[in-house]
Amino acid sequence: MTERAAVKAALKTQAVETPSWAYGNSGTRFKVFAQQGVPRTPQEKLDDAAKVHEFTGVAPTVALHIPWDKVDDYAALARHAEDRGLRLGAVNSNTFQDDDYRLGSVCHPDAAVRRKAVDHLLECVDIMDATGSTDLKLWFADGTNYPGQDDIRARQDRLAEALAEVYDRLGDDQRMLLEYKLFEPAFYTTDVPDWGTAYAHCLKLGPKAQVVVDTGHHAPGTNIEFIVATLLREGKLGGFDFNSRFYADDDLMVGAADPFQLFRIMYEVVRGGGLSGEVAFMLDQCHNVESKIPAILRSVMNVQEATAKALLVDRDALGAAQRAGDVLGANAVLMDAFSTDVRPLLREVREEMGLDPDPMAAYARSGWAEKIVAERVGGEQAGWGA
Ligand code: AOS
Ligand code: ZN
Ligand code: ZN
Repeated sequence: MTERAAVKAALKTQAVETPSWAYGNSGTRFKVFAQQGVPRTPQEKLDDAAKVHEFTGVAPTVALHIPWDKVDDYAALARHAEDRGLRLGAVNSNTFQDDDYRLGSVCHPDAAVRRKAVDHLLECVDIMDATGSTDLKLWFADGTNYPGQDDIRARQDRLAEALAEVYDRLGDDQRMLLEYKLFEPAFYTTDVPDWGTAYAHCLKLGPKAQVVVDTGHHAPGTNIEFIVATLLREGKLGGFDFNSRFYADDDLMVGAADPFQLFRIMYEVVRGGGLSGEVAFMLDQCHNVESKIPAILRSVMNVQEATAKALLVDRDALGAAQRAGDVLGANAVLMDAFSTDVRPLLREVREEMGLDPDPMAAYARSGWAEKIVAERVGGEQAGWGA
């Protein structure tokens, strides 16, 4: 296979998971701008996700959020997905929206609240059994706002205990993905604030526990690609929550704020053999002021473009320059790949997959946007702020 053919083959098998909540209405703490035609049910979210897969060919799975996507029959929901050429992906838990969770969930000082939170996580694993999902994605809003508010170490013990109970409930082909976040909603301490804390818990738990890197969850200037390289090297990179940030957890379209950073991350993924393995490439975004389906199409394409550039890095030339201590030469090899216009290559890839080379235009022509505006009245709020 020529190098170009190998790059194309890798791009054809790439899979980007889209989040159910990105299809629904969402907003900031100030305002939710309702859009016309948004899904009213989890099934309609899947109908929209099917369009993203239809036009990109690389978005075959959809992440669920419980209880935002609560249904009576999850096996039937999985069949609804299958009928549209999709599969249900990661099940995202929610231990942050009940009054009981004011002081935390699995780290709460009251054992009864912790029990409630763990029971919810176990229920999520039951749902995974019904949907065939393999990944439980855990993000905890737990933390404290004031020095002395609670015992930082005791909270880690409670977290470890809760995670261990859920870990033991996982089936053989299921795993838990633990997400970290620098701050918010707590501001003094966060119980899983960084990859080191997440890694330490996952390491103790065992091979079915891995870390999720949400690209928006870092301090400005953090070298995320270093974290990615390290976690991959340790076999502990479970997946990504892709999005863009200018300031904090902005949840804007991936690749929009800093396509160079996304390229650097994807280069480390390729370098570490993470493209075809177990790493889940999920989006975690909200589209508050822009049209939702086109924004998700654009996001998937942004991931593809960054991946294509990462695959085009001349690794032999890069290695030779690195070994020779040729600082500028090595940098130039990387920048050459980043500066390549990969859009013609991706158009070819899509044509070879039997798709329209321009997913945005094809979607616009499809009439789906007009159809859902006409047919769906009273769309759901996704449940997520920003
Ligand atoms: C929260 O900030 C995290 O990014 C979560 O991954 C996610 O946005 C939320 O839990 C939706 O499932
Ligand atoms: Zn996230
Ligand atoms: Zn987030």
